[in-house]
Amino acid sequence: MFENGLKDKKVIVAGAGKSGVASVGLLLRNGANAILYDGNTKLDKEAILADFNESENIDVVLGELTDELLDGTELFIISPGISIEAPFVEKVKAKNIPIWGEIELAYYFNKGVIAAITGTNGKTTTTTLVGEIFKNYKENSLVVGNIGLPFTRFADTTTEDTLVAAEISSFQLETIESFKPHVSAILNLTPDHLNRHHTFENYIDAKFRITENQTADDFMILNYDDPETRVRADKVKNAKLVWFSHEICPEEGAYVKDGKIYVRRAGVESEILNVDGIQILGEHNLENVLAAVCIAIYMDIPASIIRETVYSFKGVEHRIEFVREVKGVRYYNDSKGTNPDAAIKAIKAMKSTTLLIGGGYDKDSEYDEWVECFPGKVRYLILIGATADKIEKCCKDHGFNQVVRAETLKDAVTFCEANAKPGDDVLLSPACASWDMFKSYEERGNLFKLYVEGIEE
Ligand code: UMA
Repeated sequence: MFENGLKDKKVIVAGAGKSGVASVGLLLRNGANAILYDGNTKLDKEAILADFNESENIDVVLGELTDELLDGTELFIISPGISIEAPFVEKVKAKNIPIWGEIELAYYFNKGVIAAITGTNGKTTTTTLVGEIFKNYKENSLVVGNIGLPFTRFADTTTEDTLVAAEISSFQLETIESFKPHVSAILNLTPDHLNRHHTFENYIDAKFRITENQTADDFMILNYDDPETRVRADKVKNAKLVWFSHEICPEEGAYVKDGKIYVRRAGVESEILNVDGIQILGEHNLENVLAAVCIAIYMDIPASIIRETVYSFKGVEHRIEFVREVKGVRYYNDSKGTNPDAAIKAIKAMKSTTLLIGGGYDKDSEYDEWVECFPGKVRYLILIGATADKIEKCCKDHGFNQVVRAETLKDAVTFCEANAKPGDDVLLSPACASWDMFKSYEERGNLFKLYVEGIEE
């Protein structure tokens, strides 16, 4: 489709967030007649236009998507935050206008070699590490995607020589068509975003779309230790299947043996690094490192570059991030713990009794397993946000009564400051998205760090 380019084509981009703005920029740079559309009439057009250099040429339409606007449209791009079930998308479908997600648009312009990483948890850490490895090998490498840097912002700067580390969400995979990574990986699967995908199986199907266009020259990497990915190898149709595991030594892939990480590729075993040299903590991070090593090897990066990068890697912001020790209490920011599974990993990584700040936007998650790991570890759960009632009820059902409510994140930090004892850990790990009280998990994490920095010695 569009073999002759998008020049002079009328293209509507829906969603005036980061992805939408980047997509319009890409389209305009490449001669398309792009219009930015958003259903939210409360958005500030001036603020949106400020993101563009050539702002006088941009059409921004807010509110209803009219037939008149759709007339003559040859392509419709939707941002990841917009569901393909959104009512206005029905209108576009009815007119038989092709609908691409922002990632598909980026792929149309991309010339680089892509490693695409998805999964419920660990995506950001793994993608960041893979990106660091790529950059240490080739300076012009890119890190893009759900990590917060839209692929469309950079897609037309790529060459055949560019290595692209792309974090890809289930939302983004819903609207791909020809997107084909050379190496793809699914790190793990636990229920998430069920309000958008309705069922766990739908969510899993969306994730496995990452491999649907891969061929026998490409690689699909799965986690052998995750029960949900292990049993779904049959969903990999054409790509070569590769495993990573810290429990077994697979025939093809990455594993741990005698305290070292090895990769066996096409029958040849290579020693890559010592597990002792990894700085990021926890079993889940060992899995992330194994995945990153595996991805990098199948992207043909030399083992020495992989080893040096892993040894110097200190992790990512908002993911079990140590903020500060004050009055003998250590504060950790895990604002990226936006679902119960991620939040459980953060609790397990704490070494002491923990005051836990949780709660937020409701994604229809079940909190039982999260609450079950509180006894013996969590002294207080301080609840904020829209899910507070639901989580408090779940705590009562499980006999955990040390629950406190806070109106704001600041109040929650104040409670922790007053009630933590020397030697305790304070952890923000909400098990929920941030969108009820904050713009993003980054905003939530940054505010947490600001309040913690404000605690007097
Ligand atoms: N909108 C409509 N109609 C609708 C729904 C939304 O017009 O029916 C509009 C909203 O008014 C809003 C815009 O669409 O203005 C929102 O677009 P967006 O949410 O796609 O915002 P972006 O800023 O482009 O952010 C997206 C990702 N957001 C989501 O997937 C919800 C970001 O992932 C990603 O970093 C960014 O693109 C760059 O690629 C965030 C996320 O929470 C971090 N992702 C989920 C996760 O990690 O769990 C999947």
